[in-house]
Amino acid sequence: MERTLVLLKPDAVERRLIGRILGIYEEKGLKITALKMFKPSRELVEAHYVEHKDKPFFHELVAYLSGGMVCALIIEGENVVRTVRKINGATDPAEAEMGSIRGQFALSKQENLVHASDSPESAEREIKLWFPEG
Ligand code: 3AN
Repeated sequence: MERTLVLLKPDAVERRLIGRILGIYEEKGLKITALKMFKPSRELVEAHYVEHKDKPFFHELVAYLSGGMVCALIIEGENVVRTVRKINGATDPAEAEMGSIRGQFALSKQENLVHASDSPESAEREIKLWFPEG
């Protein structure tokens, strides 16, 4: 069974959208197999976004994600990586389908509520980072 790493970012937590977003994944029939909430360290977030380290928005992105409580989850299911990316919607909420989480609830390219792994390989790397306890 495929797994993916999902983060409900600080804007989702602050806007009290945790229940609503988890409900969307569950109603689709996906299974949440791990869930925890904490304020991630700068080091963890830098490692998570290492592929963006040369982008102009990297420092702001790290400050934002490590600046508040994050809800980290592992979701399992058939083709879960692609399915969750579709449910989340495009990175830019202006481009995201209206039925997606970002299309429905987000306005900003940076504060776009959710993260989901972009491949099964990224998912395994990210799960090790966010759930090192296994
Ligand atoms: P996704 O989260 O949809 O996979 P990525 O991996 O391209 O998107 O970008 C990672 C995160 O970086 C996004 N979720 C968003 O918060 C932030 N980001 C991406 N592009 C921009 C941008 N042009 N300006 C500010 N933040 C951005």
